Amino acid sequence: MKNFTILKGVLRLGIFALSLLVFNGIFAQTTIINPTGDGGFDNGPSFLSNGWTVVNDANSANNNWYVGNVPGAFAGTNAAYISNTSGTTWAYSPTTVSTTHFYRDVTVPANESVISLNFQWKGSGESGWDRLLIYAAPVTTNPFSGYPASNVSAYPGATLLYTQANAAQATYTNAAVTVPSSFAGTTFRLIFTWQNDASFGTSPAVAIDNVSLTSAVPAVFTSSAIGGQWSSPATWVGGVVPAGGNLISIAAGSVVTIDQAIAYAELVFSRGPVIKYSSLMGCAASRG
Ligand SMILES: [Ca+2]
Ligand SMILES: [Ca+2]
Repeated sequence: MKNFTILKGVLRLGIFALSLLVFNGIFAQTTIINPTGDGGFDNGPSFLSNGWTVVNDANSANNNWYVGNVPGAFAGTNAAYISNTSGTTWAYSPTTVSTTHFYRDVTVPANESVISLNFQWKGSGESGWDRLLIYAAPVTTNPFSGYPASNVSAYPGATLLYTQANAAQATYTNAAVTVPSSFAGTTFRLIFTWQNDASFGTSPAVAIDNVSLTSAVPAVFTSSAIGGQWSSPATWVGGVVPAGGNLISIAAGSVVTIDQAIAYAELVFSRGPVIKYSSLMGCAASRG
């Protein structure tokens, strides 16, 4: 009986510790770009009034960036979009070589190495040529019109975070990007770039809304006893899919199938779990 009481005490302590962990995981998050604020482009009718700097070409027939309701917003009134008619239409010219940008400087608190960029986007383009690119660059980087020219995505000194792969996205969909943990404790220039070459492509180019950038201290996420698809909330204790950069613990007896790209600070296996790669990942390896 005494042992039972002690066990209960240990259990309570465990639950208390877990609560702290969950509390920590939920509330230790910093909103760096608010999707309902500057990230939603609804604080004003321009990039400037939303805290962004836009770099367009002086030629208004170029494929340039604008803020407004022309493409329709995901939320609120405004989105950011490409237009070759000074913003009056949501359209681009696939024969007018263009590279244009908008950007802002962001600071990630020290130790908050779980850095997540999310945004809503729709549009078309040409796979591998006419597309949205996103960079994290030193604040000394000054983007300019025409550079980098399609289909070069490398930008010296910058880290390429995202490449638009789907060239036909009719309705807004969320893109989730894990920013490398090495950007914790730094200030960097977050650059959204549109580029296209002189041939082929399907108008319109991208429209973007609800840009969100958050950072958090890594938390421990544990798989359920049964497991499941990595991307399924039901696979994880607490019902939340861990964002990249967190600490992952695969419970004993749990079978977890990796069905998405993953980047984690630490992956711990209890005795007996299995982790598999789904065929989507192009790998059939498993580990028992
Ligand atoms: Ca908006
Ligand atoms: Ca093209």
